[in-house]
Amino acid sequence: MASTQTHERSRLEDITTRLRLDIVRSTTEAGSGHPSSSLSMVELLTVLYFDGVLRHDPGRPDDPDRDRFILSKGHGAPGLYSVLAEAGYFPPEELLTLRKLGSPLEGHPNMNRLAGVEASTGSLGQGLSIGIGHALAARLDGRSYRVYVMTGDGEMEEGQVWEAVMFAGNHALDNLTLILDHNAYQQTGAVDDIEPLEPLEDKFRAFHWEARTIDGHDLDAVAEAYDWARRIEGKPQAIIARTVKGKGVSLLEKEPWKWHGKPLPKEEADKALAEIGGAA
Ligand SMILES: Cc1ncc(C[n+]2csc(CCOP(=O)(O)OP(=O)(O)O)c2C)c(N)n1
Ligand SMILES: [Mg+2]
Repeated sequence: MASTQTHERSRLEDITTRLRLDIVRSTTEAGSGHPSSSLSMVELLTVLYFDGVLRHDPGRPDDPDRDRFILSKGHGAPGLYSVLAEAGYFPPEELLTLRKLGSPLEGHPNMNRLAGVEASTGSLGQGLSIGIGHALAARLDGRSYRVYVMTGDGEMEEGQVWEAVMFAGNHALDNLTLILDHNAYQQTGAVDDIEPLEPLEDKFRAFHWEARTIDGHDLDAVAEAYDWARRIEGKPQAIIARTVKGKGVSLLEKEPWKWHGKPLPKEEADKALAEIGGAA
């Protein structure tokens, strides 16, 4: 069970602040990238990586028994890179090389260039299928690692995702957890206006999954959901996390449909850094 002690809570909150600062700084420096898509994932990834949920060791990224995290919404790369730097996979200074020629911090994650990246993603819809491969391999190899996959809510419109959901349920892959970053917006507008997903929990249950919906920015709720997922036997689990696209930067939160895939201009970024605050 994740600690709810005050010092532990404030350690995690400090991490969320640093990650948000890194996301804004790196994308503005790059002049491209997806800050708003990265900001909605911050608490979900903070608990996963820094509250003892994901078993991983930056010193041994190839450990066959490590848990896997696959960022299926690969355009959230600036968020993943901030997490990997914070965890010690590479020096934080390198974050400012995002999208620069020769940098391993490519616009979308490249597993062949950066330790800690489990799958090369960016073409939406594929990550859950890759995660299934890992989850099945664990079963065949008799290993106890768990697989976590994060998708976007617009990404759920991809047919391949539902094929994978069906397969994972039919094969009772209980070592597989889907984290759905349900920030309500996709590239061109609101998911509800384009291709509504509800009733989401019922859909997962119909495919033989367990599902629950949480506030994806509440650190305690996120920790509790990961605990819940780990305890389930015989079924994969979906954590439907209601989040805010651009969370922490009011300009991005206000009109998310205008800011998908757009970095903040320098002046706006300075305001955003002040708004996010913190000492980092
Ligand atoms: C197969 C595919 N089609 C289109 C794109 C272009 N694209 C990148 S991000 C995005 C929107 C994704 O929305 P969502 O899954 O809700 O992610 P969010 O940014 O809201 O977290 C699109 C259409 C892509 N990367 N892959
Ligand atoms: Mg979305």
